[in-house]
Amino acid sequence: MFLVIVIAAAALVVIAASAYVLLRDRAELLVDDAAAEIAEAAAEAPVEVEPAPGPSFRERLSTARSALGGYLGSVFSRGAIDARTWEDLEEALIRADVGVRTATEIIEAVQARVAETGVEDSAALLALVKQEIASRLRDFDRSLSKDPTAAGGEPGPAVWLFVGVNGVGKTTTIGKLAARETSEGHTMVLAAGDTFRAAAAEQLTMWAERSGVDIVRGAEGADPSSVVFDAVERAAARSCDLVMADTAGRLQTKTNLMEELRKVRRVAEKGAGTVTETLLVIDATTGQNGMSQAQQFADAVDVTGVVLTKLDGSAKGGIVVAIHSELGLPVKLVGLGEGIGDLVEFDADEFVDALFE
Ligand SMILES: Nc1nc2c(ncn2[C@@H]2O[C@H](COP(=O)(O)OP(=O)(O)O)[C@@H](O)[C@H]2O)c(=O)[nH]1
Ligand SMILES: [Mg+2]
Repeated sequence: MFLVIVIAAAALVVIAASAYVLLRDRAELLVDDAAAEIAEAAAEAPVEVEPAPGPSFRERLSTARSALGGYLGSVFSRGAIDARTWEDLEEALIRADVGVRTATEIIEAVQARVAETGVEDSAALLALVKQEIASRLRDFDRSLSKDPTAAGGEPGPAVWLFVGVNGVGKTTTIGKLAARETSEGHTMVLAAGDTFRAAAAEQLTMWAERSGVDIVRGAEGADPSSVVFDAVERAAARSCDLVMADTAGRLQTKTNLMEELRKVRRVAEKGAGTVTETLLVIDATTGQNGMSQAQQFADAVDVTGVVLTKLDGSAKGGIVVAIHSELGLPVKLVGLGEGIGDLVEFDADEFVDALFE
């Protein structure tokens, strides 16, 4: 009897164990199937790459911020507002590249606000300075137009001309914008209008390849206007939205650069194109020197906005205030590095916060 029970129990154990193994294998198979299905679905789904967020002013303006902080140190170390406060504040603004005339205007406006509000300590004064600077940067149109009819032209490719002295970042900016505009679905042709050096066309060609956009270039020393004209023709033939035209920052001594730029503009509009933006590129690290060069360009060609490059470097942020106040032009784009994604739209409040905090 006992033996029968032991045999029956052993048989039960064997049955249970095999059932367990069978069920486990089945479960594993199901799990494997599910994993395979998920992998397959993932492979079929379109790859959606989130565009990397651009760099922030706060992150890239650290050098400008600490420079200004240093200049303002003496203003805020004294606590109370007195005659020295105003002298030190004016000097700090000038050293930060705001420009003498604009610094004086800011001081006068802030003095009036102090009288109005009865502010007595320097921390509250700083808030007033920030407000005054921010208010000078607001109310500018920073949009970039691709609408030829709004600019008084016929439907056809919009042309953006990039002007400015050598080395400020014209070619790099066009390269960065080609990537941005392409990712937003726009079609374009680049015009290598800086025919002064062969290397300039090479450099623009490399950028064009990175974004897979078309480029028209001429031989070294070719007429820049004809390169731009050909680029517009090609853009029109291919129904592209935009032509971005690079130009030289200097020419053979015989030729007048400003005359040449005016000619480029006229020729760009001879065919189907309309110039909707003329962007003056300024290197932020050149400070007040850059401002006088910029004034010459602004006087000669109808500039619609500024691209301020190299604000990530040793630049003093005050040049932004000088450009708006002295040139009366909006900074539309800012270069915060050499990389393809290092171009951002200008934002007045973000900029002022990043500069002062
Ligand atoms: N740090 C920094 N460098 C820049 C920026 N924009 C351009 N550059 C650099 O400035 C140099 C001159 O630029 P380039 O586009 O050739 O100037 P162009 O002569 O006006 O066409 C290059 O080494 C660029 O990489 C920027 O926003 N930040
Ligand atoms: Mg160039």
